[in-house]
Amino acid sequence: MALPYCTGARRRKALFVVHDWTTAIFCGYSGLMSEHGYESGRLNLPFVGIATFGKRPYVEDWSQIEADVAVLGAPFDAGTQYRSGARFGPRAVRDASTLFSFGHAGAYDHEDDRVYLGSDVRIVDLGDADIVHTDTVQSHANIETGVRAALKAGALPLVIGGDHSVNIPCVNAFDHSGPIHILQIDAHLDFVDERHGVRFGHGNPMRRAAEKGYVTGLTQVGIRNVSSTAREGYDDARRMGSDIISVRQARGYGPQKLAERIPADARVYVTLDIDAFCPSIAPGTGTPSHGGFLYYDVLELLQAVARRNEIVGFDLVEVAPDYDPTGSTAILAAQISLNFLGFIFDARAAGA
Ligand SMILES: [Mn+2]
Repeated sequence: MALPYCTGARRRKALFVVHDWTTAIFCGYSGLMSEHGYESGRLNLPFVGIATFGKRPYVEDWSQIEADVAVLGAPFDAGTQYRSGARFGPRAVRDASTLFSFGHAGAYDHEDDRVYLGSDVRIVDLGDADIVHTDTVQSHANIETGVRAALKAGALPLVIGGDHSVNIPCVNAFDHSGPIHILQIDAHLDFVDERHGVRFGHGNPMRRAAEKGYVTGLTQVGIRNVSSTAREGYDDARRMGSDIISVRQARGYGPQKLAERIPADARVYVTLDIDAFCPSIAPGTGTPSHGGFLYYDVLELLQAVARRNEIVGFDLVEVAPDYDPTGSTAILAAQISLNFLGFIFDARAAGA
């Protein structure tokens, strides 16, 4: 990692600090104390510094992206039908992501015996798409511009919402990238065609995706309870190629069999609505729905899909920090995002 502010005095201080026991724990010391900056740079604890995603470099000029992952904030929440507040999602998730950014090269997972997201995976933060209040079309267009810039640079786009309507410009940006399959993890089907003229709200994105010629199918997981989508929407979804699975059904299949319902050769775009999770662990969202997933339900599904399929893009939406007094929802969002990125690039390295 870059250490632009490192002075001689700080180098000596850091050399001392690295022997502190807390640092040794944070390192996940495995006898391979390589690549991190402890001996030569700042300690740079999670609460220190400017909160880009994962404390990775900020790239203001979207024509100069050199990265494997490009993170874009999409702080738009005018598509909500109940509680607003997801416009503050990108800031909350970036802030929470610093918890997982201790500056050592990668995250060692003892269960998998793997170091995920080592220094070979270049992640950058593009900042936020510009949002124009009351103007959904222009705001979505600005989000689409950011995703197109990421794709043009060959980077995997990770878009942090914002409400679920921001998925619409994300999927639009794939119009010249070949066929994709959508894996939606969500409490709600989001398959409303049009109501009172609204076609680009947060109840519409999966319908808009299913209409695309290059979207070959949808797997909609976690769907339960009262939804913005009425029965006709479910009928339309199935007719248009959706596989709709509830939380209880997903648990019945288990993560591996669930992942196998997605065609093996599909290039998969993942859209994760934080309200897919149980409100007991993720209260910070506009339309919570009880009976949701717990952490490992989703983590293991994402790991299985990353091993089986090429992942081409990812958005994480509907974190609304005003309803998240402990910050657990934002931490969950950051943790699952970083782990999913780890799985994706671990699978790519294994297949290379
Ligand atoms: Mn949704």
